[in-house]
Amino acid sequence: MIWNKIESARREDIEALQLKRLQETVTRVYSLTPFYQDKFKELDLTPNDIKTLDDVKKLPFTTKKDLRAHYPFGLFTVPMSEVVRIHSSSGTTGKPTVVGYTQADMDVWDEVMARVYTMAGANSDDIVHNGYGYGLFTGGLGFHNGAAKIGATIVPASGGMTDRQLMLMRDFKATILAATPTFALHMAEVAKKDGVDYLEKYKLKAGIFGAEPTSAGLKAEVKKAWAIDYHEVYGLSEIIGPGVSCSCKHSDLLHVFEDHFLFEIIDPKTGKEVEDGQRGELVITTLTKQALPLLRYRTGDITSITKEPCECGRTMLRMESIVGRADDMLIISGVNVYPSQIEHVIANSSDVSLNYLIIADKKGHLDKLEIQVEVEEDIDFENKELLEKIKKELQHSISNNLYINVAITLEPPHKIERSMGKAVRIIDKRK
Ligand code: DLL
Repeated sequence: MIWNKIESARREDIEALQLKRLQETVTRVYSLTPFYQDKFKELDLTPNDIKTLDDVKKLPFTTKKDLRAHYPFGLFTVPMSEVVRIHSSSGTTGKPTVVGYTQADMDVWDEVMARVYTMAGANSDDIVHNGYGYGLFTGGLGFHNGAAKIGATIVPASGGMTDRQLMLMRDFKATILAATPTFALHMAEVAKKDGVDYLEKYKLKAGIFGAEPTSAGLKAEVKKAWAIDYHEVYGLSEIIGPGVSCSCKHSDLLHVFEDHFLFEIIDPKTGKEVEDGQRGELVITTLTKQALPLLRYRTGDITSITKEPCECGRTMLRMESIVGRADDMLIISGVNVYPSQIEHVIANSSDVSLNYLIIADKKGHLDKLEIQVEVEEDIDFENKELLEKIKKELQHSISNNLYINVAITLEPPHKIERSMGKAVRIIDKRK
């Protein structure tokens, strides 16, 4: 089922709607935001210069730095009396990024989340176990309101307290699990302690996972551990929260809700558009946001897009699962390494589990990369010969796949700290 017929509209109709909304958004920020007025002046640009969708390239970029520089509400285009909700993403350094919503923005958010749930096969008969964190993070409340929109039963579990969550999931007979993939995997790890037939106690049919880069290997593990359909959702607070795009049952590509978000893929170094189908940094312009409209927001997320039609009948662009973040990319002795590539190698080994940490450091002038990874439960941790063999094999496949040398430290099961939300996988001591 498709929630809104716009999702399967003719491309020319979608593009006509996008152009109209782009022009409205440009006029809005130009007349209401001193920040954009200055930028337009610098570029000798006025809203009248935006005549086609391609003209989006004339517009200035917006970055996280710009949002921080106008902390907290400096880029809002409505008075606070019209703002009904604030969210913020935790800044690892300095001030957080603050975002605001009018009632109309909240309605759009509910709408796109209703599309997400429908894409995952959910409806008012479903019981949604929401393991995304509630609070300033957009995950919990975004999934909460979307479930209300489709009339499903929502269990607002939030993150943490894994044993209790599993009990609720069993007793309430949840059919849909919404959580980060690493938390879903951790839940499965704990659930498995009940014995080989643990799955019989659960009624899950699908999961809606996102908020962190996820390799194909990790997806396969989560899917298998819970025996469910895996749907991936993408989004970011600056743009709306979860609900920018989602995958249907036909492929791993994510359908973009293009009537609200205009996508471009650029080379992060030059800022120029990459060729169709090539990977680059995702740049998003909001088309309907009222409180915080953003032009050409640099997400830092690396992906590619395709206009290839999908069997499900939706006609909107599809994006590849995020490969990594431009700022997560590690440069190890000149070689670009995305953590998801390392995760992929780990996932392909049956001797180690997907609980790992990547640590980059320097030895003298040389970069060095260490991977700490837990062995699977059935590996005898006293068998030094076996451990040596596992290490060698991992080193070999990483150097074959990624062209870098790494040090592997094998850890016993359950040694590495589990994540209840977004996992922290990389420690770069060189920074
Ligand atoms: O993580 C919104 C969200 C909540 C998305 C729940 C999906 C599910 P932020 O906290 O602002 O918002 O973080 C946004 O998370 O720029 C990506 O780097 C990353 N991210 C989000 N979804 C995915 C995904 C939420 N499916 C940042 N795959 C984004 C990979 C993702 N990375």
